[in-house]
Amino acid sequence: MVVATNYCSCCHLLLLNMGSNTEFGPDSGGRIKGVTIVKPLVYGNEARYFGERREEDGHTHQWTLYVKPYHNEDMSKWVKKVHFKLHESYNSPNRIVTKPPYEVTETGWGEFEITIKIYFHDPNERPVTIYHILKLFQSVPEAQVENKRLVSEFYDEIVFQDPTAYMQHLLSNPRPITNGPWTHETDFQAKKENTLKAIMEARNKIRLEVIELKEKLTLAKETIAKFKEEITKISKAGGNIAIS
Ligand code: SLL
Repeated sequence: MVVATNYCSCCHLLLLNMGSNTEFGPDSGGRIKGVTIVKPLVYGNEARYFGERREEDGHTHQWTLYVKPYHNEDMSKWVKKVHFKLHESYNSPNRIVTKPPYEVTETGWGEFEITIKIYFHDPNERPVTIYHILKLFQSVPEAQVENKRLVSEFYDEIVFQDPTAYMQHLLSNPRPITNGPWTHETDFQAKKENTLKAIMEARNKIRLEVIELKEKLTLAKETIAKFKEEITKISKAGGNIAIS
């Protein structure tokens, strides 16, 4: 028997189980084969130096850790919560954020690895884990000046392969999070172009090296053949050189 018990949180649509094999609904686990939905995102942190070590707790920076959509879209439509796991030296290292913006602001004195776990509305969709090294210190010490902002962020994609019908529904038709322009600190488009250029250059370099090595190999083979020929000639002429 098919019982429809689920309402979509974004459009209050009653999610009906379709057919007798209960393909639709968070509890069914039914998956849509051959469908791939990609959600690009940006994660990382920004940090600001106080200019000195704070007397009371030794903290030197304020930082904000975040996960945000690459495109202007409200991730809460498909994200249930984001779990940020901080260093054990923090009083409550487990920070759960259930609505956007998915971020944690703190102060501290040191850098450490943070585990970011993204949970989805459909429990059949396994949570996704991202690791980020919290960056506080500028790469060159001279740049470490009061209030100077540092950003360490990365582009990534969550790929939903054969999503459940419920998840496919939530992931489709995204709604914007703001009506204003949507930009990122990092120009990921330029980064992509530069990376592609570097890959192409490296590939060409390798291609030329391979051609060069192949030529050397051909030459070496020719030389070997010539020597073998000479040896055969000599041994036929009565020499006693063994050919291996
Ligand atoms: C380091 N391995 O030694 C790292 C650990 C931990 C940073 C850094 C705690 C702040 C507080 C804080 O900043 N921990 O709650 O007082 O660099």
